[in-house]
Amino acid sequence: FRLTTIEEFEQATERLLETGQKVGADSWQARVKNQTPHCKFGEEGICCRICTMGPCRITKKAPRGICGCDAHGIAGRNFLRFTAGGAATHSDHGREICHTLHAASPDGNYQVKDPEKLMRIAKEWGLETEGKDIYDLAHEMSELALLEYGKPFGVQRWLSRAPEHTRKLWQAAELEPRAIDREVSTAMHMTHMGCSSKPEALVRQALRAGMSDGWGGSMCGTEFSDVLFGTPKAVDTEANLGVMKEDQVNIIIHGHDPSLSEMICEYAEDPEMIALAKSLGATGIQVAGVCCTSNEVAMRRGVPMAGNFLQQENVVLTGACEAIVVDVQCIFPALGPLSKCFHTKFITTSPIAQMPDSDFIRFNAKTAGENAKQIVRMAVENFVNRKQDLVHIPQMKQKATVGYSVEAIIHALDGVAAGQGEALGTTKPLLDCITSGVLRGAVAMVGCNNPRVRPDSAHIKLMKKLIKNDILVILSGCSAQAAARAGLMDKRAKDLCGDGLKRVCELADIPPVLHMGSCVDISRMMVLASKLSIDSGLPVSKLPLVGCAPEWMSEKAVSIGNYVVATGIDTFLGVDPQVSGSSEMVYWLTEGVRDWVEASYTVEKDIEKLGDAMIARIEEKRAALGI
Ligand code: NFS
Ligand code: SF4
Repeated sequence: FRLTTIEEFEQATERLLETGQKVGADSWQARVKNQTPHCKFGEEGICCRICTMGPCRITKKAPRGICGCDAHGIAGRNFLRFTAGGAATHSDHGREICHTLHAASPDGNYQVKDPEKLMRIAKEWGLETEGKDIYDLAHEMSELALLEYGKPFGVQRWLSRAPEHTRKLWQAAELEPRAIDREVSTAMHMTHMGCSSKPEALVRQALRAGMSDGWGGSMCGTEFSDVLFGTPKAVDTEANLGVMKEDQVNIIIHGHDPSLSEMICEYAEDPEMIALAKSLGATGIQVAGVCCTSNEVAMRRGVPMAGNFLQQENVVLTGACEAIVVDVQCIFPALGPLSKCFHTKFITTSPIAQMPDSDFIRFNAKTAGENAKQIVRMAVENFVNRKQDLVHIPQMKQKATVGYSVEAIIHALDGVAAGQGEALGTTKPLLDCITSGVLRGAVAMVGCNNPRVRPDSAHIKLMKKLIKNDILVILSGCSAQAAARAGLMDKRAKDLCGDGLKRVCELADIPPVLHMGSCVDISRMMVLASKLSIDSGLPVSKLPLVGCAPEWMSEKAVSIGNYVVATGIDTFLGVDPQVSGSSEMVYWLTEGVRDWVEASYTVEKDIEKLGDAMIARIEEKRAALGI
């Protein structure tokens, strides 16, 4: 066993780009060149175009926009709008899941696969569950959840999961999110021409808008996805382009909402569809994923992961992709023209993400089965159109064990606790390992990849460094896929760990880096951090636990960063959040917020230093606890 190296990833990509050249395809690698150098004003966050007196750019000669707003106000407003975009996106995904739950019925397209979890949440929300039909309860819960998006009074229900201490901080700093949509609206209102230009106020709302995502919309998304599609448990799968099969119909699912990907997986197993594929010369149907929708179905079904964000063009470049089926978010519009260079069908399905050069098959919960069947059929029938001389699938893949929901982590820990005759169902075994120093701490590594960083290199380099230092790494999003593709989610990767972590991996039978799911599933990490805090009696901020997004790119990632920091977890970024043109914004994000939430951001583009800074922070926290 050995890890796949970054160089090997890159060689595979090079080979695929050659095919691209043959057919005259564009690529993100070429477009990065055309876009370089980037606009300085944009990079520093000091360009404002929120009214038509502008656009205004801040320079030495022109220190204020026409309305008189300075660099701090402009960078602050930009940062808040960026956050609002991310919070809206995750939360709307969560809302769609609530609607899917509302459409669930025993004989319809969607069923409740984890009724026990539904009951648990219903009790948490104070509902009577005794003797209630599970589908009545599902509909009642989905309505309550949907009200969280627009409720006129009060704050998010999920906040009650947080430790007492954290809740007090949130109350004191006015960070408790009210209705989910309201926090996005407030953000848009605050950043309208002639409203807030004070960094402190803009950062405060940025944290609250982030909170409406992580402790609101995303938590709805995660929890009710589990109710509908099952709560993930450890499951084996594979990752990297080598999961695509030359002799099969390859359907790639890309995007985020499991309502679509789950259905596609169902119909790809339909005997009628498989028979059709065989009649057309294929040996079967292979579904594989890209981006977070891949994480969703990998976690619940063991569906293989073809790649992450910056590999989305590569799946088409294999020449063996019959259809790339997308819903929302992180989808390159480039897939339209690119798919036209091959036989690939680029199938869009959501009114939210409509793109030129795609086949639009509108997908919704009521007609999901029919829609999915139509999509699968379209892919299968496309198999005969493959151009054989363009087919090249890099034979590169790794085994991965994924599916570490909080429930699955506790289950693994129970294995350790039972061996020591301890109580089950708590995070105590993990806390014991941390207290004794067997584990030094934990890092939650999340987020995208980004051409600003050599793709995936920061993720993998940092993970290797952390596990070697006996730091447990929990992962989500494209970061998790980077790990899986490299081989770090293979249980045999335990040999790359320090002695302490290696022992934990053996006892709990886990890989050294744990896949916790998609980006909305970072809400799982908030639940885990809260449990650790409650079980240890320590504030979240005192636990030797930090967050990290070394290659992030999206608005969603900033929304996430804001709620992770607001939950008391120091967060380390490898890509600049584009506020460097304002010393005050830099101050508020890296220091000022600490007074409210006992945590803040660190930005460090040198990846080696970023890793050292995280380890140093973990050791500082240990020293402060005297462990
Ligand atoms: Ni997260 Fe998922 Fe990937 Fe980044 Fe995009 S897929 S929601 S935003 S690119 S990790
Ligand atoms: Fe310029 Fe002010 Fe208008 Fe922004 S709001 S574009 S700084 S005049």
